[in-house]
Amino acid sequence: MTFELPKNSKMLQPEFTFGVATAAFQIEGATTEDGRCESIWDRFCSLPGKVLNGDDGTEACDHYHRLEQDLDLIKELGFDAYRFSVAWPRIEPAEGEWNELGFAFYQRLIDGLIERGIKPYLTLYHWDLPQYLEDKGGWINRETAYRFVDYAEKITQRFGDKVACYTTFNEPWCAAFLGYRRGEHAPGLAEDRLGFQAAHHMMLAHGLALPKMRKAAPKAKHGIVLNFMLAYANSDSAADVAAAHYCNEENNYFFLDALLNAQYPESIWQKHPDWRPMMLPGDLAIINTEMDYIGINYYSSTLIKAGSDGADYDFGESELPKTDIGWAIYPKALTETLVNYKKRYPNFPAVLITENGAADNTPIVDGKITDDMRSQYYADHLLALNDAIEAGVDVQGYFAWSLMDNFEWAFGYSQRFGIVHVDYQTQQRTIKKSGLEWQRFLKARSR
Ligand code: GBH
Repeated sequence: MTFELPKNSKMLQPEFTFGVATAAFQIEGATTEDGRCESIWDRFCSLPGKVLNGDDGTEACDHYHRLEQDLDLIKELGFDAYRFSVAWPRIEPAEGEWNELGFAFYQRLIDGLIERGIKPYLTLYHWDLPQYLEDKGGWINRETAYRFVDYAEKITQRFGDKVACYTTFNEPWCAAFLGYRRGEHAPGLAEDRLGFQAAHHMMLAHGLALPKMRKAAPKAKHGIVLNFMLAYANSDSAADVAAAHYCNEENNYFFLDALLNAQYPESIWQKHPDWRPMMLPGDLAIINTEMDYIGINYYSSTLIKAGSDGADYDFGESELPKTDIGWAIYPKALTETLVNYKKRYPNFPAVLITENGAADNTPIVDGKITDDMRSQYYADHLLALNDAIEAGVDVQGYFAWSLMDNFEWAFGYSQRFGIVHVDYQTQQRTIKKSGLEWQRFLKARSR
């Protein structure tokens, strides 16, 4: 089950970047060391019933203490780039106080990557808001957007063009809608109106920060990362088709319309006037700032049918195979997602696939992890991406999620996305069979 692409594939050209991704809270641990303050995820984990098995991030993969070893691993696997996130609570542990020990850790990380010939891709916000900002309303409070801008400026001024690519936000959909609308993620609030308000403030923060980031790091690329889960209608019935269409507007195109067309889909406010967030005149123009790329995290697609009991839509039961976390496997949706962008947005910037991967919880047996489902998932999605490129989509890179098994948010340590296995008792890392496939594939490229 080796990963194979057509010989003439653009993905085999030297300009195409292959990387691997992680996020700070999911791997670092050391949550009280070197001046780091509490984040909303530390708090959320401490609330009973929020995270499976009561798991938390206090140790995680102990990456904070195993940095060099983990960087060696990325090198050994042969990736061109590493996508990581910075923990805001390490950098600004109290409002307006900038922590040198926090900067120092990421300085070592970035320098360590460069020494090894690996390009650093830095995400500013992968969901770990300092708790003191949540105490003032978090993303419901417009002020948080301005605090983010200060943080973004400090980071880009410090690391400048050493970082190849900066991302403002990872998946504002998750951070706003799971965090403030559904209560499944930190901070655990659950009100539609709050979800849209949080989303708007994240978009605003992105739009305000990006031009300043570009100024501080003019040679680096700047953009945002969105998760996108294409909704297909459960049947040809007009009601199902309309429900799927609405689901896409509300969950997927909501962010892109604002970023690229300076508007939110009107269909949402028509159905739900009270969900319209508070905005100031000019906000949408700020959000509509030029980007070098849009990162897409692609995992799965959904089947949507007409809603019952007044719901806008319901989920259908798909016949598709699923990964261990229960998400349908449908590589063709990756191709279609990207092709659809080109149709809806003539001004769509370059695309990076910033995450793609599968939960495959195959256990370690005699020191080996035979995670064939994950390898198949990667093989099929690489081909689906190549199809999109052949259809004319400008895709410049692909990042596997994830370097190693880690804290999978509300699922705790129960779901394993790594191409490297982590034994949480001993913190031993073991490259899985899928990791070896990656190694072979990356090495075989002629460059
Ligand atoms: C990403 O989010 C995160 O960026 C990353 O931190 C995380 O570890 C990784 O993916 C794996 O989860 O139950 O059918 O409604 C993933 C975005 C959004 C994908 C919600 C799945 C729900 C599927 N996810 N979606 S369903």
